[in-house]
Amino acid sequence: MLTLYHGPTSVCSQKVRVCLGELDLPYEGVLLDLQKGDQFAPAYLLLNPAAVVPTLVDDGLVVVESSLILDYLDREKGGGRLSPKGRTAEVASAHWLLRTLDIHAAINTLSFSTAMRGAIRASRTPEEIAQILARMPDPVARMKRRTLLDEGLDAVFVEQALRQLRRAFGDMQAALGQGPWMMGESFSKVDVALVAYVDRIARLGFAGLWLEEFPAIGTWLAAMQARPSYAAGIAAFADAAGSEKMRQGGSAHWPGLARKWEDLR
Ligand SMILES: N[C@@H](CCC(=O)N[C@@H](CS)C(=O)NCC(=O)O)C(=O)O
Repeated sequence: MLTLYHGPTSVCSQKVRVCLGELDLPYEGVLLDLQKGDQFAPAYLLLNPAAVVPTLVDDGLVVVESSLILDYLDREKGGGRLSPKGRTAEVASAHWLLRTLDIHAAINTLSFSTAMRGAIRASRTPEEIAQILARMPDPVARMKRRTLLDEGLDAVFVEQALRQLRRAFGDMQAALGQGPWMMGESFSKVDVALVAYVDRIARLGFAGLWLEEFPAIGTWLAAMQARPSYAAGIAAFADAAGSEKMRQGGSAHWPGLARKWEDLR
C-alpha cells in the first residue's frame, strides 16, 4: 500500500499526486497542515528530517524528494511508461528532474515574497512568525524565509529566482518546439515534474512571465490542465477562497515583479 504524506496546496505534493493519477495508482493520503506546523511533529520528522512534504511510504520503504518519488513510482509501479527511452532522452529527463530543485526554490521565493508574505504578516504577530521560523531545522532555509518575509521583492533571492526561471523558461520553450510535451511526442515524467511549478506561477497571477516571450509554455500548461491527473492532483485540493486569495495576493505584486523581469531581459 502506498501512503503519501502531503500538503493540499504544496507544489511538491501536487506533482506527486499528478503522477499517482497518471499511473492510476491508489494511495492512502495523510494531509499535513503546514501552516499549523504538522511537518515538525516528532513522528513525521522520523520520516522526513527536513520537515517538508511530500513523503511516500511504500510497504515500509520511505521515499523523500518529490522528483525522486516520481521516478520511483514510475519505475516500481508504472513499468517505466513515463520514462523517456534512449540515451539522449534519459540524460535530458534526469537533468530536468534535477533542475526541479532550483525551480522549486524559485517558486518558493516568488510565493513567500508576495502572496504568502502578505497572508502570513496579516494573520500572525511578529512573535508568532519568529516562533514558526525557529522551528525550521535548516538555518539557511530559515534565513531565506525570514529575508523574504521582511524584504519582499527587494530580497536578493528574488533576482536569483527570476534568473533561474528565465533560464528554465527559455529551455522549456526550446523543448516544446520539438513536440507537444517536454520530451517531444511522448508525455513523460518531465511534464509531471514541472506542471505544479508553472501552474503555481499562473495561480499567483504571474503568467505574464511567459505570455509574450515563451508562449509555448502557456499552450503546454493548458494541455496539462486538461488532463484528469490535474483535476485529481491539483484542482481537487484547491478551494475557491484560498485560490482567490493567492491570486489577489500575488497579482498586487505583478507590476514590481514585471519590472524586475524586464531588467533581466
Ligand atoms: N526538494 C523538496 C522540497 C520539499 C519542500 O520544500 N516542500 C514544501 C512544500 S512544497 C514544504 O514542505 N515546506 C514546509 C515549510 O515551509 O515549513 C521536494 O521536492 O520534495
